[in-house]
Amino acid sequence: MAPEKNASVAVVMGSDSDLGVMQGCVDQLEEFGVEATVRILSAHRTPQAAAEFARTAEAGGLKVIIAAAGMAAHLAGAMAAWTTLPVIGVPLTSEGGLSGLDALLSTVQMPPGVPVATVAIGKAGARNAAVLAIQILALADPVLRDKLLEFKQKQEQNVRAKDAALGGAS
Ligand code: RP5
Repeated sequence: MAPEKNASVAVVMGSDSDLGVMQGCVDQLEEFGVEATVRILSAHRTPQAAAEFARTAEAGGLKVIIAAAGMAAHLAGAMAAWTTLPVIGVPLTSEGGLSGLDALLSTVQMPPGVPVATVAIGKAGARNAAVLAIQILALADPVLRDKLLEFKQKQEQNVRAKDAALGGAS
């Protein structure tokens, strides 16, 4: 997870305790050949660094910011306040949290005009944030678009094979 200089996607998270789940996001991006800048930035504990990161993200070449946090998860919203780049929010479960529902509501309930594209809580959301970021990048990148088509075909084949193994007609 070394910082990547020319990355188009940033994966930021509120704490190192989020790294275990967010590794799935980084891995998914890597499966598409997309390296990410990975940072620990907190809306509450390092507010100035978080704001500075978001404020300068576009000038630094980033195209999408994925922001993950647990509890009162304001990181994605704090990023969205400072940039016009698309921000994808990943709500996380955490020790002492309310099974991620706290983070989900804190991330998704943005006021009009400042959207955060919020994905599922936890591991599924971490993976989906990566896929959604790839889908955004693929709008201007035919190679990524082809990889997405292949990704979807493989998913379908996997499910059909499992169905067939159970005697389905797939
Ligand atoms: C949030 O608080 C972090 O994103 C993390 O999910 C949660 C707990 O943080 P730690 O106390 O584990 O650092 O800001």
